Amino acid sequence: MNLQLFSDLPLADLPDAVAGGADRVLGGARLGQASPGLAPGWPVQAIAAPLLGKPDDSLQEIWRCDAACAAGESEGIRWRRAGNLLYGVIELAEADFSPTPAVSALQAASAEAYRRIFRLLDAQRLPNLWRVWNYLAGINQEVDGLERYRQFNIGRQDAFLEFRRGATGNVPAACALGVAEGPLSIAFMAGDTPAVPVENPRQVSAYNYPAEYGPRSPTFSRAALVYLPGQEILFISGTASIVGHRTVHPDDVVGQCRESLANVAAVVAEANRLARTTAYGLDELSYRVYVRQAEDFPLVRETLAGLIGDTVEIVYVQADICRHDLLLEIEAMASHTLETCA
Ligand code: 3EB
Repeated sequence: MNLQLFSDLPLADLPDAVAGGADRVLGGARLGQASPGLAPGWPVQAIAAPLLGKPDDSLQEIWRCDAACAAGESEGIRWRRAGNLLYGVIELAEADFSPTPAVSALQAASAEAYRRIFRLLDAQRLPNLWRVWNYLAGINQEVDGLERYRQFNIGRQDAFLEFRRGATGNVPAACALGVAEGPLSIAFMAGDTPAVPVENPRQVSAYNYPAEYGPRSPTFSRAALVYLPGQEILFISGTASIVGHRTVHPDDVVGQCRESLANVAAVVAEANRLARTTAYGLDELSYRVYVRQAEDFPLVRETLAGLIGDTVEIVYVQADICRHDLLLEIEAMASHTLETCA
């Protein structure tokens, strides 16, 4: 089994990378605000956030494997599976959930989305959630006294606990970003073997954040090492300018950029202690960088080019970060061949 990410393909119906092999596409994402075009046969996460530095404002990402995929739909989740690897996408409209004085529509939708994901993974006997991509509208808006990101965190953690999954330690790599409008959108990858969670010694684990960041902690690990036959994949979660549990360099986008990359480097170093293959390097990662204010983009690009070079693959997206004082967030992935015993 081999899984490969194509992170910057045009929005053509069948890009060259998949021509003749659409059944080998596990799934993907479409980013930008250009018209999404015809829906392909695989599950796609639509991320309606502007792209930065791309005049046509659109791209698609594709996860391609070297085996044919099985496809299905379960409780509104579109998914595909190749061997013991599954990718799915769920979108829930908050309007379909009735708020109560105790539970906002977003909290209810978040819990329900994760419950459906866990039911699918249990039914498919692929219980290990490896990587989750979360997008929601108005992430920093305060509604009924609680920021919407914090409402999402309650629903997410409730579902983990309800399904007897711990909410600390063995939790997936993730990101959680704000877009202008649209449904709660969650994409996920899961497998038959547990991910190896990776934390960052420079940061308090997010699942241990103190209550000043919300009534429930976020449920994610700083990175995850996951294994397919013959392959090791490193997923680095959304990584921001946080040291300990505090935001550092408020109002200083260059400072936040440097600190975020220092955190990515620390996570990579920690992953390299745990990895079964050769060490990962910052210059081999494939990056997605979320920038809160579009006008900061040139400075962010210049700063990152100075730190990791300008030949590195980076997709820039304008999105809201889950703390109002964070100006950017960096996520990344890489893959290594695993030497298998003869
Ligand atoms: C942080 O480190 C920044 O809630 O799933 C990064 C990655 C962040 C994932 C999530 C949030 C999440 O706290 C925010």
